[in-house]
Amino acid sequence: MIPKTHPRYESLLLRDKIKNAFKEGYLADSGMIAHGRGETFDYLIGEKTTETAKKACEAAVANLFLAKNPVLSVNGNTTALAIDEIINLAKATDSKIEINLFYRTEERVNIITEMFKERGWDEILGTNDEKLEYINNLNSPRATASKDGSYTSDVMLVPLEDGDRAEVLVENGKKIIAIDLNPVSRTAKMSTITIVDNIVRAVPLMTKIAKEFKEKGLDKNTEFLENISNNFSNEENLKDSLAAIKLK
Ligand code: PTJ
Repeated sequence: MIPKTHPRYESLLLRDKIKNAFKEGYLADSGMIAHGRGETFDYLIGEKTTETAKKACEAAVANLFLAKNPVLSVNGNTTALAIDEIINLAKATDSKIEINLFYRTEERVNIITEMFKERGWDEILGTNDEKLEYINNLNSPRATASKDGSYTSDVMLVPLEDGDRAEVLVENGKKIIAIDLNPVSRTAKMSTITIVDNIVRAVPLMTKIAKEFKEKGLDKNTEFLENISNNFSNEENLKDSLAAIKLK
């Protein structure tokens, strides 16, 4: 039991989620290492969403609204930290959700599938029941792709990935939105839009932005959305994210 008064309460809660997900069998053992790496970068940016990350979130939402087939990809860490938030984002942006695991096992896929179904999200893609396609030039189990989802998607959200898929997906003509606390990771550099923020803050912020756009009728305003998208430079945004890292 973590006391609410603990100065590191929020951070310890996230660790608990990660530990429990591992015990429940759906988080990869490497997922704990990945979380530790994320924690370090989160510490360095002050554990809050920067203005730079907000800009990236806006560009990401604009692209999800512009997409013909937007897909939110989920792995073990994303499910552990933000399953409800991902479902909310999918609803707010009419996106599909697809399971994609680097350390893919039948058991992990089944557990994650059930978790989404328990929350009322039955149309989860990338499950063991589906006949999956494979993305060319990707030599890992991450190559699996649902025909209705990532295989044909034009805009994809790929949170907390290792460095092999984003680049290949971009080469395949897709717009890739990464959420990665490490602004110098391969995924961050290779993606179309990288949100340098913790997934637990970035996804709810994206949903908030999507709802605000919708309230103002801007979700269908192609000119407005394209303007946001065209004014976004991932290279510049990553430079600003690096500058936000404080070493004292
Ligand atoms: O569930 P699987 O089998 O698909 O495996 C998933 C992991 C995360 C184990 C796999 O993709 C992996 O090994 O990833 P990496 O190479 O450790 O990269 C994960 C990236 O996510 C790192 O750059 C971390 O800094 C970043 N990261 C970790 N936690 C968070 C994060 N970014 C945003 N929010 C976080 N909470």
